[in-house]
Order: sequence, then C-alpha cells, then structure tokens
Amino acid sequence: MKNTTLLFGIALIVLIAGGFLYFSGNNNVTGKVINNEEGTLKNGQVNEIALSMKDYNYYPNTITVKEGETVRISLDSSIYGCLRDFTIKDFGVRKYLKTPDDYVEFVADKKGTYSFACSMGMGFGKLIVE
Ligand SMILES: [Cu+2]
Repeated sequence: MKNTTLLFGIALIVLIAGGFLYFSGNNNVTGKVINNEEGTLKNGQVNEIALSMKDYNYYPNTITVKEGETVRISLDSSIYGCLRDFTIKDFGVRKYLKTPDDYVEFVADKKGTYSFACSMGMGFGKLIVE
C-alpha cells in the first residue's frame, strides 16, 4: 500500500514537472521576421530575423529571403543550450550567439534551399533563397 502511494506520488511529480517544462517551452515564442514583408526592404537595408524556440527547435524553422539580400539572424532569449551555436554551412556561418544582441550576418548570394542548424545538428531548419 505504501509503495503504491509512493509510486503514485512520484508519477504525479513527473507529470507536473513534465507539463511545466512543456508549457514553459512554448510560452516564450516571439519568433519574428523583421523587414521581411514583401517589398518593404529598402535598398541596402538588412533583412533582420530573430529566431525563437518552439518544441526544442528553432521557430520559425523555415526562413525565406531574396537573393542578394544581406541577412542578419539573431536568437531571442527563449533559445538555450547548444541551439545558440548557430551554423549555416553553405554560407560559412558558424557563431555562438551568446545573447539576443549577438547575430550572424551574410549575403544570400545564391538561390536555393539550404539548411541551418545548431552545431550538433539537433536544432535545424531551412533557409530558402529565392
Ligand atoms: Cu545542438
């Protein structure tokens, strides 16, 4: 009887903790694409993208930019762990973005679909240059 109560108690704690992690993981989603609306980017302006975290991955995890644009990507404060080590191999990008003010910047000088990821490949997404 005692053991059953104990097990039930443990199960309850695991459920509550799991639920808390699940919801806290989704609360901070502020992923936003700045200056990325069709036609709003002026000549010489940088396309700024701030990624967020959702379901243990980058959010949004598909980014579309125009060929020739200078793209600046930062990671907001919801992103933690190795996902802050941001890479886009095809554009030679790899940087540990310690704070939301840190960013990577590159020129999207070739059309195509490329992947971005954390350095370990756990978080990943698509960068489409059109
Ligand atoms: Cu990783």
